[in-house]
Amino acid sequence: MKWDIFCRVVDNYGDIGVTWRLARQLVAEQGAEVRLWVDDLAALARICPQADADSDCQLLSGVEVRHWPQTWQAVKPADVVIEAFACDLPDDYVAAMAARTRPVLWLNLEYLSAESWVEGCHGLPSMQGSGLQKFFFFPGFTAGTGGLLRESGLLAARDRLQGSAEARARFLASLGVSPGANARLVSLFAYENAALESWLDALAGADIPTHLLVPEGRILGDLQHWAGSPLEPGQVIRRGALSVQLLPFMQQEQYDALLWCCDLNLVRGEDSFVRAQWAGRPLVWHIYPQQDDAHLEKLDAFMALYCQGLSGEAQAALRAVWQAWNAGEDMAPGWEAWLQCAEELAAHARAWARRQAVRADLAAALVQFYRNWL
Ligand code: TRH
Repeated sequence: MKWDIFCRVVDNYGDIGVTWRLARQLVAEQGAEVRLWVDDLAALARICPQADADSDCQLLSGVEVRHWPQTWQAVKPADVVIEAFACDLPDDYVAAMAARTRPVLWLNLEYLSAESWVEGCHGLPSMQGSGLQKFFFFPGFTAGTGGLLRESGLLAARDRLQGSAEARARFLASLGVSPGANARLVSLFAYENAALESWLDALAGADIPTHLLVPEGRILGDLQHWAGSPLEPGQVIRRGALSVQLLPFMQQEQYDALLWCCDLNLVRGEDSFVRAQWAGRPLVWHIYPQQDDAHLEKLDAFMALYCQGLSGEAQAALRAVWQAWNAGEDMAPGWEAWLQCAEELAAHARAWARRQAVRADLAAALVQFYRNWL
């Protein structure tokens, strides 16, 4: 089974983050031969430092990583072709797909959304000018969607780390982090956000100490504005009950483990959002902002699904915090309500991860889709 996965890095790390995980998992768990075509290898090198941003062809974790050049050079198409996030395949490659004697399964892997229309569109074909069919493959949270990326050993590895204070301390020490014994550990990965200052002020004024870990990224400007001075990776600053520590942007596996260690994770986009769910810990999602506020419907759809089973108070707290965070508004009232429901939100996050883990993962669902199509 040969697979070609095409990834165009639009911005940020979500496109490469998702396709890089998928490629590795198809190799490791499905016995697939995978070529991952990436137009911007520097983005891959950020989340996978072993990658050489200047190499046209390299083998990484069993995946043949190829630079997707502006001028396409002819190659034989694979059995299954994944166009990630409607990235538009090279015309010559599509022509080669159409010319192949054995048909090629062509899939467009879509962005993740909890909106209800997704179930109706998942797996639908669309006829292309080339005479080929392209199928739309939607990840998702409900039966009737393609599921979520989840490697087979992921939750066991999470449980091992979460179950061992010693292993956690060792891992955190490897990042230069040594939180106080009673501190609530929180990670922060977000886009620029006007709500940040009000939330940091609330944390600083709280009774319980918080140690906030911030991998370098787009939120840094707001953080430095609040701190009143530039911050260096590794540096810890203290304000009242809050310690803030800037961390270097880390390798993807390290970031996963960081999420498992934290009591609360603020995440963004798509891939970190899913990984925070697998952490089984409460999360706050900064959704990728789209034109005309199209993202707000996505946010509502996910909140409606995620909030099922929560008490009225906890639902209200979660909605208040997520809405303020995404609207850049005052976080203080929502945060106060959140703290009142913290235990319920923690138990709910665990239960949510357990329920999601019962479903087939995205890589397995893709392989099943291919088998059914054959
Ligand atoms: O980087 P993002 O904002 O990506 C976004 C979204 O995917 C969005 O939907 C898409 O339209 C846009 O890109 C183009 O957030 P996301 O999806 O969480 O991806 C971040 C990746 O970076 C994820 O794989 C985790 C990884 N990461 C690290 O490897 N190290 C780190 O230190 C951090 C903070 C993240």
